[in-house]
Amino acid sequence: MFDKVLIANRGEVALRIWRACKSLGLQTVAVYSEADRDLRHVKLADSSICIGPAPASKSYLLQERILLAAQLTGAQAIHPGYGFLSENAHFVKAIEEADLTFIGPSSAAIACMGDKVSAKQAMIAAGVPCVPGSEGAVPESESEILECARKVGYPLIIKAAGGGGGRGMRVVNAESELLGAVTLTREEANAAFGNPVVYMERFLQAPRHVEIQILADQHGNAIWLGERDCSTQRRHQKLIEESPAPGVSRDSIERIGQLCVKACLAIGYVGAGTFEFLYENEAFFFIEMNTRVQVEHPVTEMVTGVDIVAEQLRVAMGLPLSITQDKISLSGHAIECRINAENAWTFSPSAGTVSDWLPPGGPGIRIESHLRPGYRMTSHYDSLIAKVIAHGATRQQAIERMKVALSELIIAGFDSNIPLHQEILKTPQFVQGGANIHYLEHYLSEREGNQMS
Ligand code: MV4
Repeated sequence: MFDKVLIANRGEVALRIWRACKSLGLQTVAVYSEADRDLRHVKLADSSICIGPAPASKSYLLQERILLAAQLTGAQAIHPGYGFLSENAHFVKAIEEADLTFIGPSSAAIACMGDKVSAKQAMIAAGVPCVPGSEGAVPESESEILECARKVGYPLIIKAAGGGGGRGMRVVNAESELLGAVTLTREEANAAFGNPVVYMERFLQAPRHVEIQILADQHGNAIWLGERDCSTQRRHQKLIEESPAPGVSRDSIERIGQLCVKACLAIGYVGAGTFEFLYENEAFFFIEMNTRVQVEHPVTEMVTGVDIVAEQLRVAMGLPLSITQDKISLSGHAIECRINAENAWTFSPSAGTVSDWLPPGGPGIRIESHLRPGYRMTSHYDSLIAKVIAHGATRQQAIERMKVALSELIIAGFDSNIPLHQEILKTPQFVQGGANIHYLEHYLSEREGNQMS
């Protein structure tokens, strides 16, 4: 048990964690950089402590300072949010060794899922369908690599075991490119992740990104909370997420959800987690597992009514999940637009001071944001400044509510991508639903072409 939680993050997610802590009667500690002393959650927290200058490498990423802050303030638990140290197995090991509680899975589970080869092997063992591939590391000898690739078939993709989220991958279209691509990906992986191990998968040409949210407690209970379709992305940055996934049969989702729950129990997973799948030709293929709460968790909260962050806190305290699977059903449809401080056409980051901030309201609208007039947007951290989540009885109603909300939303002082969201919400492909992971980039390249002519 614990009664004081250190929030090892900043921005909208730090505020989200603060709210969940207070709703459970927990004390909070904020850690902040010199640039963040005026953040909402820092002001609201029961105590706060500065951990260094603005660059994350000198503050939010310094494991020893966060541990020291916990010791100095008497916090017995640490919530990492997303990004920063949230999936760092070394950090979690240090927390465990200091007899503090990490609000998330064990360091062993994080290490297993952080290595994409061991993650896939664990899923294969648990019966979760994976993209056909090398089923382990790519072998050493040239002849074995060629043979492995012939079995997988072309086009194939080489991925770094230490990568994930789109980092350290290379598509190979023909055998003539194979050996060079393996060597290059190994070198890049070693430089980027200190791990030269790569694996191979059949390359899926036009999949959708559909992920399953799970929650598991320390008493052998695990549940799945439906799915999210996160296919609307650019350069591996998700822009719009929604639940349920349009046009995917409930039977097939149900089957995959139950397999994810089985896998959680098989690996002794505790906390919130997400199984990422590629979905193509009505089939699901596991690619990665995220062992943290995700940016897009509110769409699941809106359709299930479950407070995912509060459940994370409960299970970390050793309490059972407050809901059982038979109480979970998806009600209506939810869509999230990620509002970034960036130019809506060039995507270049935008900085400045918020001179006006008017969040939208009305039925089914939820805002997650740390903005306020006077907030200084800098280039030190992520460009995410607000999430607008719209819920409706149907997908169409959610889209209409989102359009109204975005038309009300005022963020003045720097550029935002609100106009891009407004454009996307009107495109026939988005309106129809079920666009694949390439839809947005195709749309944007055509938009550029049209502007030039
Ligand atoms: C793939 C793939 C096609 N085939 N794997 C990119 C992020 C990382 N999580 C996995 N990624 C991909 N893996 C196979 N076998 C295509 C992608 C991919 C992608 C996946 C999800 C969301 C956006 C993406 C954008 C480009 C490529």
